[in-house]
Amino acid sequence: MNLKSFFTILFAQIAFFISATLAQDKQLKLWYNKPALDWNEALPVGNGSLGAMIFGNTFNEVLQLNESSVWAGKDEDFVNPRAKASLKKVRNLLFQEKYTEAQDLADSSLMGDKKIWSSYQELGNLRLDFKKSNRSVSNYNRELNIENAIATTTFNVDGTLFEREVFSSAVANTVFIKLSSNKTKQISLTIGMDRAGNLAKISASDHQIYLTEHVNNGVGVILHSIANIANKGGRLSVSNNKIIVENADEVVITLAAATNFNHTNPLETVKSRISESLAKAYQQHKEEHIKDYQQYFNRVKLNLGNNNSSLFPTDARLSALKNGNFDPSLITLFYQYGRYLLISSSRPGGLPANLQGIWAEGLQVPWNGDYHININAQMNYWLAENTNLSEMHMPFLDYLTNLGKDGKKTAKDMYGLSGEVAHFASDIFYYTEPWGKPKWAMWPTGLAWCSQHAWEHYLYTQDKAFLEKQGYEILKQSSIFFLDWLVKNPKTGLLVSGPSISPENTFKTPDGKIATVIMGPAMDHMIIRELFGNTISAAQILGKDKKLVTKLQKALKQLTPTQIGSDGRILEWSEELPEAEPGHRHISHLFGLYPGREITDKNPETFNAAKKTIDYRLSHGGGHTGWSRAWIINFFARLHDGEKAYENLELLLKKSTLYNLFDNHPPFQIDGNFGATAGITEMLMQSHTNQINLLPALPSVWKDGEICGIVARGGFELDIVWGNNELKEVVVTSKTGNTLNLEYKGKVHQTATSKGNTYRFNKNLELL
Ligand code: FUC
Repeated sequence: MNLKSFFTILFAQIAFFISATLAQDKQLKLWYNKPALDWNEALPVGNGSLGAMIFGNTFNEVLQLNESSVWAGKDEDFVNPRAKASLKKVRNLLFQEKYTEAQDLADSSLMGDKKIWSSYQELGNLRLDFKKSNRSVSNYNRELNIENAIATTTFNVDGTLFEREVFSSAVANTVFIKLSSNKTKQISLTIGMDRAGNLAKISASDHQIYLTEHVNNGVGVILHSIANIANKGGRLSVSNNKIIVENADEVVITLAAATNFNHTNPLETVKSRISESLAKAYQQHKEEHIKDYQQYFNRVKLNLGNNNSSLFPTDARLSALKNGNFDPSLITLFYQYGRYLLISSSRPGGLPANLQGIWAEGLQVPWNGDYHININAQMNYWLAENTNLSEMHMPFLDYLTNLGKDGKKTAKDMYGLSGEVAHFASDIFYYTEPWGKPKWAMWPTGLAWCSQHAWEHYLYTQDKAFLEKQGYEILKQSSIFFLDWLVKNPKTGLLVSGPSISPENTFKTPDGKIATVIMGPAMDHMIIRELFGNTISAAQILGKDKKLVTKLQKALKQLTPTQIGSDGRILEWSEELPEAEPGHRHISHLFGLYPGREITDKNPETFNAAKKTIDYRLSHGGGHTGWSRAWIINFFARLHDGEKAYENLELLLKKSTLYNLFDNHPPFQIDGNFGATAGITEMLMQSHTNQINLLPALPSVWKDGEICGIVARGGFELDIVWGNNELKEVVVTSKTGNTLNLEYKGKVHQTATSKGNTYRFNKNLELL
């Protein structure tokens, strides 16, 4: 070998090594070489309640801020006073197939008159205006590292390197922003705060900016926020309610916010958070933040095969994927981003993640940024247990307990029934009455669906104390409501739920009209079957309520079963009625496939009918919203169709994902992010039958890979390794000592386990 070719090979190897190392470093980063053009390109940080969207502008940086309890509304009861008397009439009209008459009556007599406008709102903006420079900016980099939950913007201006580091600490309950440079005296800027609507009172004194507003003209929450500015070198002054920093070496901004939603004196709360934060050095806060975040994030590792594509900016990678580039490590990033977003928007003791998580702009956010419980809020939590973030599930479960309190009132006042009920949506004030149009609101199964989460939390954690203290009551009260609610269908003699809808979908009536309200949408019965079954199991585990169990068992036998139509699809309504919109985004009658457990390959008839149902929806333009596509990934995973699950995962990225990897309904709605992460997990492991099914929907393109730290029902943590599209090894840690049933390609292996022990199996499920 001559010297030239020796060096050529050496350099190529070094270059390969460097790029591989760099690629490794960027593996779990969203990064860009330009500032965000708009909000949908900004990068989110959050500590469960306090969040910021970071634009990364060089001279006029914006951090758009949120706090999870900033809401325009307040507690309100709005049951329609005519409801109780009309319920029977609506039912009778429906049994007589007078659909449109029934719907009109439901509209006028069952819908509540919600008077108080209630939307989630932004907290405000923190603006950093730097002295404009004519000099050009070079080496610009903007990134969000989801391994440590820190966003960093760096760039050079005329030989000086500037760096901005942002994180939202759950430990300190504050957002930190550090501005630094590699030379002294370079940091000069004006710092201000504002809020959409311009009604917030802003003031600045000494080294702090205050923002306060009683939002929605005194109707909503009282909000307080403080930004504290600490400089090293240079000087601070106050002008025009802003703080001017001149020639500092470094600046740290500490920001806190609170409302009177759960703080009796939010101003004091904010002040004490700031003063407690100032007692520690920035570096210590950073270390504590990383440690706190990583205790959750590091539990799961995914490797779907590495390419060096993380060397390219995230927006470029997404565009390349849209153009057909295969990028498995982008999928890994997207997967872990779902987990990042949940840790950042849902922390124990706080509110659950809403339609936008916690990140939303302005005073009126899409769909009020509410808790839509006809799919969206539930989808936000599909990943919580199986991706080992069980603690992050708690805000939702606590929310349900509170929702139930209002739901008891609604059950009684609206229907004259016992138990607890909630309809299609709610907010942080826990309303449970329906409002608006029957097309979306005449649906009593919201809380019942949510109660599945209480049972699932138990299944994954085996936490009997939770079931006893909290979970069981949620299940029991929903069950009591539905025992009262169900009526006999005079035609079949079976129990049906109604008046109700198959969420937001419509059908053609025999006389050619379009209607939505009916007796017996399939989804209701699937949810109620799941609810009654879960309540029975929970009651038996706790040794409680024998009489209730008997009643539920009896009702289960009489409940209208899932039916298959003449064309082989699952019937969406108890009668065979054609959908007005055959590609509708809600595929409610597949609840029993996912997230329910009623449709499995153990019953080939409904399993095949489910396949036909989804194929039909897709062939009529289905899956056009982000969350709908994410649901479809889960459906195909449950149908053990890895190729179609993967195809829909790519379609989600291609059609419904923004450059900051936020899910796009459109507009941005976070459920699709969470649903996709849940779906990828479901492709690699399922545990909804009595077995833990390994690689049930592995697509051929994920030839080699591993997933570590995911959780299965029964209290098991799994590391799964595969190669050449085949299982190689699985390591299972038994958290509670239950019997382990592993399944791979139809082969089942059973092992007794002891709590805390780890078991290794080879590809034939033989214990090693
Ligand atoms: C459901 C969906 C809509 C939207 C809204 C927030 O009602 O039908 O598409 O996601 O929730």
